[in-house]
Amino acid sequence: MRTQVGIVGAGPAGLLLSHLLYRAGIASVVVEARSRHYVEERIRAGVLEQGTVDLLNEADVGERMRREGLVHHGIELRFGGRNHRIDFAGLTGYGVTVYGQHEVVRDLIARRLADGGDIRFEASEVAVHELESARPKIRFRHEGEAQELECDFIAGCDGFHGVCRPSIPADRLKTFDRIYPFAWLGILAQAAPSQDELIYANHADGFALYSMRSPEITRLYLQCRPDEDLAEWSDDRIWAALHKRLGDRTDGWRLNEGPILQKSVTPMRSFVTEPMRFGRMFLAGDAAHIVPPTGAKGMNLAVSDVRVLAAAFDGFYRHGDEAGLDGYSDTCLARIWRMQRFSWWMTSMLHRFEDKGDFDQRVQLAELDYVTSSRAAAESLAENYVGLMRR
Ligand code: FAS
Ligand code: PHB
Repeated sequence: MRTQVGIVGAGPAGLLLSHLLYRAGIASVVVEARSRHYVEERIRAGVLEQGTVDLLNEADVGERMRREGLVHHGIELRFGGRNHRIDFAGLTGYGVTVYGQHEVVRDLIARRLADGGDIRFEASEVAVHELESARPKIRFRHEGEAQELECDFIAGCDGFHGVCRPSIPADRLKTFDRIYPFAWLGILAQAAPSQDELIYANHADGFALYSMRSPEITRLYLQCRPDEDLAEWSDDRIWAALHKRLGDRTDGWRLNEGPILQKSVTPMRSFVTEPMRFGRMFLAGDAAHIVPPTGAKGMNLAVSDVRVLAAAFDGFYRHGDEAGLDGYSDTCLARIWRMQRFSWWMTSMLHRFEDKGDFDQRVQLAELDYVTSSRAAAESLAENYVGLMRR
């Protein structure tokens, strides 16, 4: 088989890239290891920056997001037993939209298939070859058949555990890594949200996050050990910890409980690969970088990578201009490091570090006190959270 851009991975990065290329008249084939059902049911991120919302609307795949997404104009930071609101709209003129990543994936798959897009689900033994040649190849097995896809370019959108980044010779890459000494125990609960904005809580027992997916579904996270055994966490124990850390308040606010539909433990790391290109293969999204989810940047960075990559391919195919492709890595890394800093900062300010003493905890509380009492500091948080935009 032959195509212009071979894409490995049908996550937000791979699917959105394939859609943007289609709108630019550029052919692509997406090769995905899992089934359609699996990728559409996989619960991950939930907060869309304004830039992500705008791109999905511009690319005409935002209709359901506009209908079902929840627009938020702020968040609350909770510490010292009190909540403090950060007013995104007042500080930046922008907000964010809460709309599940799996919903974005569903919308993109439906649109690709409606437009005649080629997505090979349940591909196995996927491997990339001849990356420095004029005709790089993706080899894989599909429906029991060995397949070879010859491409002009390959986009490695196969996430952190994919095959594309490890296919690059180690001496041609530099990686930057930080592993945090904790993880997030996340749940999805059939419970109506108790309020219409997220709460990020710094608590002596550890971090907690109150989020949501819809008027019926709440999404909640608890800081836990990296090797936490879910079997040790009964639903009652989870709710007790959430009530304690999010604090049922004297003003009658109470965390609504409900059946827990899904629970998982997500490790926390910061990771960057430089450069994000090797020969004719370009890495995008989690294949090139990971952020701890405290800043809600994971999916948004994947989207901003493919916005740059799609424009670069368009420049190449429309005008034979390679500047965009040559500048792709540096262009993305500038934003990636800014969001790495913001995600590391939010994580450092809000989590309990067992190896840190009283002085560090007081500095954390002083930082939270500063962020919630200084307009300049609150503006900086808001600007980064909404996606480095300001009206
Ligand atoms: P993805 O990982 O989404 O997609 C990569 C795709 O490649 C997958 O479909 C995978 O099946 C496929 N693939 C992998 N290997 C392959 C191979 N060899 N051949 C073919 N296909 C292959 N961010 C937040 O902001 N909030 C959150 O709460 C949050 N929770 C997360 C929980 C988890 C467990 C993880 C891993 C990430 C979470 N993130 C969260 C970050 C998340 O949103 C990612 O940033 C986002 O999924 C990145 O999108 P992609 O780069 O498209 O990678
Ligand atoms: C989520 O709703 O899944 C979510 C929200 C904010 C974060 C991380 C995850 O920072």
